[in-house]
Amino acid sequence: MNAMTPPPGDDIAAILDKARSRQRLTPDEALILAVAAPLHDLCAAAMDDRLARHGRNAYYVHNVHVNFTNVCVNACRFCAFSKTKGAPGARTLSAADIVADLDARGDAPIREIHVVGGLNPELPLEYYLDMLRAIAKARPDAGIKAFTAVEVAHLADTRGVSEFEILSALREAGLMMLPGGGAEVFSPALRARLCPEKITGERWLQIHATAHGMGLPTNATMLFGHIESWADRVAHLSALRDLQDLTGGFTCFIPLAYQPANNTLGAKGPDGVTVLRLMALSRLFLDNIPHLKAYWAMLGIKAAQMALWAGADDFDGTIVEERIGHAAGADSPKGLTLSELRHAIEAAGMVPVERTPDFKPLGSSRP
Ligand code: V47
Ligand code: SF4
Repeated sequence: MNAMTPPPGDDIAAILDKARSRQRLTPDEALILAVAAPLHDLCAAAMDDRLARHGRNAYYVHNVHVNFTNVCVNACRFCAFSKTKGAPGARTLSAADIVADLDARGDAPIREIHVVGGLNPELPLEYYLDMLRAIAKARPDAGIKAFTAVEVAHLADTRGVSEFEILSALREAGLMMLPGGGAEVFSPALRARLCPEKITGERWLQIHATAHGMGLPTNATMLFGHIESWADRVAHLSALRDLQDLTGGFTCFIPLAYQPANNTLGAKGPDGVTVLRLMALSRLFLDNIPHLKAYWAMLGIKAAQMALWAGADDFDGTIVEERIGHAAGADSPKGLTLSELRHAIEAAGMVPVERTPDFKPLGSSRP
């Protein structure tokens, strides 16, 4: 569709009707809604869908982020987190460092340990396995969501073994699920500009398919608000929906708002209306992915609260402490207490429901 010639209002109304009756949208229809639907109508349709799925529940998890190394052989142009080996600020934590940090949190009932790092070729597979075992021992009540598909590919390539073998070894050591990072935007032309060293979108999808085939659930992300178009965004969502039709293994989709500071990309980040339009479109288009996350660390608390009215049903967690977005200038807090998190959800008019990493509700709050 040519974005310069808006489709007739009747077309938009018909597509919105289709969305409201929860019929599957085609990519062309999604693109029309993205560029031309009135904002309020788009958000109202997504809100109806969200209410039908989850009522007023907004899920959250008591979690901790562990970024075990920021040393990375890649140099994604949007990334302000990674360092080259030996550079000032480069750091790699030992399993003992990680356990000491978890122990310092006392008896806080943490449910999720989110583990993501750079691609540091000096770390042997045993390091990853020891880290998982140590975390599982220190926090037996928490689930470990660890290692993006990019890290899984790096481990497989540097050891000369299959991704299946890597995932099996990680699972044996305590891995519960994969986070959604590394997807960025699947378009090969954009990846060549954004992250030329990174695995292709096809390989990212294939690793998630392998995980799903083994019964490991995963999340999916899209980095947005930089140099991508609405057509690129819809193509990305479409690839996720197609894979989900085959495997059913994605639990949650997370649009990651690009943070513009301290990196070489030179883009400016999404405005609030783009955040709401993308949230609403994602809820309506991804009819087979149950959860949509308003990731407050990248969106900021206020935009994340508004996203709960545009289709999102999840507010992520306490985090403490977020480093990837903050290295790139995120102006949200680096973490929230449980009461701050619940308050942010309640102030937005939703019902906070604590969950496990794989979205099993804890307790019994329902609207
Ligand atoms: O893939 C890097 C992103 C991702 C920037 O699964 C940036 O629940 C914004 O995987 N601005 C890693 N984003 C984070 C990740 C994640 C985070 C939260 C929840 C979950 C989940 C997964 O961070 C990378 C990349 O897309 N990133 N730089 C930046 N400047
Ligand atoms: Fe490395 Fe990940 Fe940063 Fe890319 S986004 S440079 S792979 S840490």
